[in-house]
Amino acid sequence: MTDIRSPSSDLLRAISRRDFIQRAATGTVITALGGGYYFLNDRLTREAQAQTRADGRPRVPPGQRVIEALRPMGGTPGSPNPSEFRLRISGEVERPFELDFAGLLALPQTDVVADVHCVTAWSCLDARWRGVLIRDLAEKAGVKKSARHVIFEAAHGYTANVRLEEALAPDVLVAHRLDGRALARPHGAPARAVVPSLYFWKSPKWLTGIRFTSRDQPGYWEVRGYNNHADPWLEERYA
Ligand SMILES: Nc1nc2c(c(=O)[nH]1)N[C@H]1C(S)=C(S)[C@@H](COP(=O)(O)O)O[C@H]1N2
Ligand SMILES: [Mo]
Repeated sequence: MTDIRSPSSDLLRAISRRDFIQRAATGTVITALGGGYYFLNDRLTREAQAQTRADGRPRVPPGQRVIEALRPMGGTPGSPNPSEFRLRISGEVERPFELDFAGLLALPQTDVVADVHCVTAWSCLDARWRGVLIRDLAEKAGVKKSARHVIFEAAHGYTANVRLEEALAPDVLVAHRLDGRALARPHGAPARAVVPSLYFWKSPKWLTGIRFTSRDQPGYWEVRGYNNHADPWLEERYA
């Protein structure tokens, strides 16, 4: 399978992604972008399907199968260089601020172990992220009562919108480490958003900003036919 984002029209892109899901469902081995093979693991899938999350939901959302490692899904990379990193906290806040990479590391660090669920039907269990919680950044900025949504902004104009209360959940963070290592470039180095309870397109890589807004502003995939909310347990894949 070639780059699933290469088709020229948005419609082709959507069809290509559906085809990808069908292939995943028949157990086809997936060839990653840029080489390497990633296996959907039936044994891990069955084991996880027998489990229940702390919040009472099944561990594996409907239509998902377990992959053994996070698969790089592409996108136009930003600079992976920590010295070029800037994160702007803006919008409906009392005290907007900007962080460089040292500034991000100087804030309280939180470790989050979370499963991630990609709309292309793979799930990766127990990814170990380290970074700064959005709720800690929100508190530092003093989010105004008028704020309802969070817009994650990333390199080359990629954005994703998340409801404020969901962005402030205790497992939502700006991550700079994954599984004990500095985040690798294909996964968004030096830092990305991670919103584990929504499909993974809501987790922008190469993060540049977090903007609090009163009005919703659908992001990159949301204006291209993907669901505005993206709850994997409700299979909110497409609009
Ligand atoms: N900046 C940026 N972030 C992005 C994307 C992108 O194209 N650009 N793709 C999203 C999508 S569709 C997915 S599934 C995940 C994939 O993350 P991964 O490559 O680390 O697996 O990143 C999300 N974040
Ligand atoms: Mo995705």
